[in-house]
Amino acid sequence: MIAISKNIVEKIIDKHIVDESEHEVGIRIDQTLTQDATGTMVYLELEAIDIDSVKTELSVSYVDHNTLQCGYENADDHLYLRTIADRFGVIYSRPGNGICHQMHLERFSSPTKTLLGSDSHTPTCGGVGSLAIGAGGIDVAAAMAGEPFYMPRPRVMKVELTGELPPESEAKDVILHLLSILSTKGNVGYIVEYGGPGVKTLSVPERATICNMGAELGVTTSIFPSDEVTERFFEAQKRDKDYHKLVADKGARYDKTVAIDLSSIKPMVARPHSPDNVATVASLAGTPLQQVCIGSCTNSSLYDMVVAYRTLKGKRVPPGTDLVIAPGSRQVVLTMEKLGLLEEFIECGARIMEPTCGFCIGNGQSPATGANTLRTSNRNFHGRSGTTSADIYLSGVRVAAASALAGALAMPPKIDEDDELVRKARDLSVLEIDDSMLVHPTGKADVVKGPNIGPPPHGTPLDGDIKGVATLKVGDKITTDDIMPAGERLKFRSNIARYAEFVFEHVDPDFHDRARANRDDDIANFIIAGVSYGQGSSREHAAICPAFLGVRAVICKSIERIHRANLLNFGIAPLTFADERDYGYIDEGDELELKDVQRGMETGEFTLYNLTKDKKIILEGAFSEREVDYLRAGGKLHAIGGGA
Ligand code: MIC
Ligand code: SF4
Repeated sequence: MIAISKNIVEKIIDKHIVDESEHEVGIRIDQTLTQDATGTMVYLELEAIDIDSVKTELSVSYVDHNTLQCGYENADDHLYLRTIADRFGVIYSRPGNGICHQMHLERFSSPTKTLLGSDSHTPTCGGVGSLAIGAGGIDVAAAMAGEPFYMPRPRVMKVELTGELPPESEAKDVILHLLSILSTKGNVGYIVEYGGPGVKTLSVPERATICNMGAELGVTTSIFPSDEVTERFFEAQKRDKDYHKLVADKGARYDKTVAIDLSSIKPMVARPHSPDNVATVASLAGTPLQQVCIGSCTNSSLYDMVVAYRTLKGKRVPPGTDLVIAPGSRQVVLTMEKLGLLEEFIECGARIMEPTCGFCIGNGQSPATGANTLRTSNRNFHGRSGTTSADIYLSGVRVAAASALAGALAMPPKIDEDDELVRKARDLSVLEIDDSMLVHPTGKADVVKGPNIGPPPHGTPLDGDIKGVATLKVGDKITTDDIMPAGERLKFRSNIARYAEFVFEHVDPDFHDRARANRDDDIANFIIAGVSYGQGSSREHAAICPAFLGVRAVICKSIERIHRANLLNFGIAPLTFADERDYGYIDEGDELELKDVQRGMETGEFTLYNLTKDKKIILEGAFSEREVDYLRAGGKLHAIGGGA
């Protein structure tokens, strides 16, 4: 028999496949991760599914997004998360221990394993060759209960790397370059697999940076091979047993190939308000900056901190610019302390934050009105910093540190990779490992739920003719931050009725009142949108809260993967125009009727009447049997037997 050559993705999927149909594969999930902002809902859903303990090999609950604790709500969430983790057999990572993706990479990731996380940047662990996918909370809850995770049979895009990065460029520039080629839309259904001789020149944290921001491409995940470099990473983390070699076979096939010569990569920056709005730093040098933030799950490794240190050492940040540094984990902080980095950062005028998401989602460090802020994070959507009038630029650490000193966008220094400290940070031979803030389950804790924590709401089955109104019409690339703001609103994540007051807050502040009034009068709400609706986060609240307000369908030109799944999971139909020009035939406020939904679900073709304009519009919605079950049941929780 001739052996078939396989790429890495096929190798992992073939080992984990438990169910498949023409279009979908269902894979077994080995590991899950949750974070506090999506996590409370995950565990509430898991309680509704009613299992004794998780069925995965490993599940970890991180607290990293919301640690400000203004008011009792966050602290109550943390208490619930700690006690419920204990009940279900989940490891609990205490607030202050680190950002989930950085932490998971360091302490739990493993090549060849499948990882499902209730956060869109879960693919970070692709840096070690794990098939790491971001999903909505209920999909993660189901995986913890032993259910397969379903996705469309993926197409694999190879990114062939050759050459070596120049000393002024870094991993972040590689992914910004790729975003400039592929953009944030049109890549749904792909998995990016990195290969080629350039791979071995990149350390695991650099590979993780690239996989992390692959989320912004809209792909299902990104993955690197697991090789000698990966093996050294596991040795440094004292986790040798978790290393497995994983490389593509010779002659493995790919659906598409993109080539990148690393030696041609220039320092890049993403301009407001999209991560694919990329330009060279050289072309924007001199742009004034009021704030520079180094950190987030994209760029907060020890290597990133050492690069910042080498650039900032002995210098001072000018008075007109704030420099914020948030390391990725306690391991990074402890090692920085040991190496003397912290002292130097403080002397140069930096503000050191605890290792959490913080500034990345506007949870603190919001810039001044109309300010320019440069960040090493992955998203620069409008309003994400918490200041709607501010402009966010994204770059790597070299550019950020140099720009903090200049008070304006500046060309980065050339980092000497032979410098002893830089070498140590690359090979991680100096790591301080301390797992004392990981709490292992005992099964003995009493579950504690504060007054802000309520169960997921009941969905409404989709059936018959649905009469309603185009409650909101929006344009292209509406992000989940537009739909469900994070930042100061995060603390209402466990209280759906309260959080729902802020749906589309920055797009149309009256949306909530209109939608709620319609719902109470039995009038369905429809949302009309352009291309790439639901970009960004995995937050299922961007589906739960609209469902709570009576949104029954989103009608758009195209929709992003995780958000599509979240809508289906909460009983909202994601429908696309058969002819995109029909977008122009619906105005906000028009009366609409979606005819015979049952037939639409069977045929994949839906008929919408715009009663105001007397116009028939054909919509598409090709759903799998499983997805139809969710819509018929009023959501996944009901379909899989959870919830009353
Ligand atoms: C984000 O980066 O937008 C978040 C906040 O991490 C989200 C998850 C959330 O909304 O809680 C994500 O990326 O999925
Ligand atoms: Fe946290 Fe930002 Fe990463 Fe999301 S993108 S997990 S908010 S650091």
